[in-house]
Amino acid sequence: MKTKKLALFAAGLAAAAIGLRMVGCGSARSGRTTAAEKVYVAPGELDKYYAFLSGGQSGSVFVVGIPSCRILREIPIFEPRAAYGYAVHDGDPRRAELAATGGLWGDTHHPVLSEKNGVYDGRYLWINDLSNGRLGRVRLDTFETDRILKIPNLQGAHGIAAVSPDTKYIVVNGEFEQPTDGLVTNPAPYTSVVAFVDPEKMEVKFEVRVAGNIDIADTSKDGRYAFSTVYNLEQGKEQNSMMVFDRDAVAAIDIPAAEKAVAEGRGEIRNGIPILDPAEVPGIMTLIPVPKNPHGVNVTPDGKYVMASGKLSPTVTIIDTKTLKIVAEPEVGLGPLHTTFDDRGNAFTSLFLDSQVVKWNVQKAVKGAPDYIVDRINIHYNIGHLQAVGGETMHPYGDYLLALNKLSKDQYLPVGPDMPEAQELIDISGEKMRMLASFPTPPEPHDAVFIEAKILAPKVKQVFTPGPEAIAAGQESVVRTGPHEVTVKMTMTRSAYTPDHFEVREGDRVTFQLTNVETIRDMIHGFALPDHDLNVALPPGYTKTITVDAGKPGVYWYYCTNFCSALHLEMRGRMLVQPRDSNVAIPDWKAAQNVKGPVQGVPSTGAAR
Ligand code: K7E
Ligand code: CUA
Ligand code: CA
Repeated sequence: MKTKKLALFAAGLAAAAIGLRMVGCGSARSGRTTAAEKVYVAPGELDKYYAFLSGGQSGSVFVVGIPSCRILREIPIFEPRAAYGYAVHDGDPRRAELAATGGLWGDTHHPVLSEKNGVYDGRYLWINDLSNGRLGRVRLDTFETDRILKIPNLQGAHGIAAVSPDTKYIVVNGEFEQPTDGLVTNPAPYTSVVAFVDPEKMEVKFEVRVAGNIDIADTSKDGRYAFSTVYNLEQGKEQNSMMVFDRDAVAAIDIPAAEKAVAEGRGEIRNGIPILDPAEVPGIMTLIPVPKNPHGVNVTPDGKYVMASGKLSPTVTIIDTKTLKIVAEPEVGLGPLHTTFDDRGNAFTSLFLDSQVVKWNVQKAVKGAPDYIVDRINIHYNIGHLQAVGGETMHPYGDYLLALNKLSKDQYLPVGPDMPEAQELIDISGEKMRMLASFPTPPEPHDAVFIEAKILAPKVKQVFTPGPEAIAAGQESVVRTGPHEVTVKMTMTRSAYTPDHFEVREGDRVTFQLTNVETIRDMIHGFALPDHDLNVALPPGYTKTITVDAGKPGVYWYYCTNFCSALHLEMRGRMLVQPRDSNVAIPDWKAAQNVKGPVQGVPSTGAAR
């Protein structure tokens, strides 16, 4: 019975989807350009925007070009990734950080960008790890994760936001309530904290306790307030008891007031962090009652209002950011989750249950005009976040909106019961929204943030700046550093390793210090060593230090995994592992006799791409 109903439901959805497609085709020529023309970026041409999509349980960020919807890169953050040589081996500083702060996986939801004077400056991206209460930071000149921070006193790092206009803090919300004294035997209601993180030093400055839980975050444009939705004001410990009240809250933390209280020593120090409790420090937090288990919280580009999307209520609550009073509560549809904005006074709210984006006019809703709904567009299917380009900033671009959907069902070729995640790009430049394109990703983007290519692209480095640990060409060596320790300092360039062979003994620990000495963009070399669980990729200028056991006696070819030239396949060398009791003379390690100078006679072939 249930199956039959589901089948009918699915068939209905499929029919609806086909119908929509036909409508789409028929009307495609009616606009200035076709939908296809709007997203077509010719080969060799570049996209207008970078979009950063959180990777959800992939623990990463996906970088996508908009409007082409081409996936450009994945940035691993909370999960090791051999293809990028990220955090795969012991000795990698990120791996050590990950292992020390909760483990080698994560659940990323909310990417935020650094701001200067209220505009994105292209320096950093931060993202939460819900599962292990962490914050990761990515440098945008290299697109590389450079710090992982464990947030003390907090579980379930969910909503995060940069404090405008100069990124004074990154706000991190703890979704999962904890016994205030940390003891499981405590019968008292559980509480959560909002953490305020110094974005440069990546350390927590202070925390504010919330009686209830805290979900999504945003900040006022003037640095005054951090806003968070609270959906469990009931402080329930089971699902049913979290849905008792008709109204939960938006918590508005007064940042200057909280800073003053911290400076006066009014925080209780736990794990080295001052925690302010609004029950003891009145005036640092205001709870604004909003219906019902609210989810998204979003400040309008002009900074005047903060919107709480009702989730279990079909409304969005509009709150004045100066008075913290509710000014309107328009009905928008079923399951409102998140809201974003264009540059013409419109809000766009995702409706999870209706599978729609609803466009509505903020001023009309505030004035109580009946015609505040401007347009609706169907989404395939069950939209979570949505983000208009620049919608988080004071200057939205008003051209594209990305819908990040929870289910794709029949939208792509079937690839087993587990279908890809679906994003849909919508043209919001006109009065009516127009569906342009959809593209799949691996699991599972939640939110996205955009930056204009002309701001970020010039800041992106072509090569890594070699650090003090880098091995220069000509400085390669193989040195026995102890009775059972050998250090191999190796360089790689098109298309050879130096040294191209060396000997060790069974029982040795072999430390590789590897530098890619290429000086041009995109010349990446890999270093894979069979039967030693060792594979890393090194971009130009990069150095990695990895230690492995020599393993069983034999000849092991290390080889390049990234196609780099016509001699890529020949880019390999030998690690000779002598038996422990071998009588064969082993060269004098200290003199590093078996290391040749720069490889002779190998023509520089240039890139083969
Ligand atoms: Cu709505 Cu974690 Cu932003 Cu997912 S959360 S949808
Ligand atoms: Cu280096 Cu292939
Ligand atoms: Ca509730």
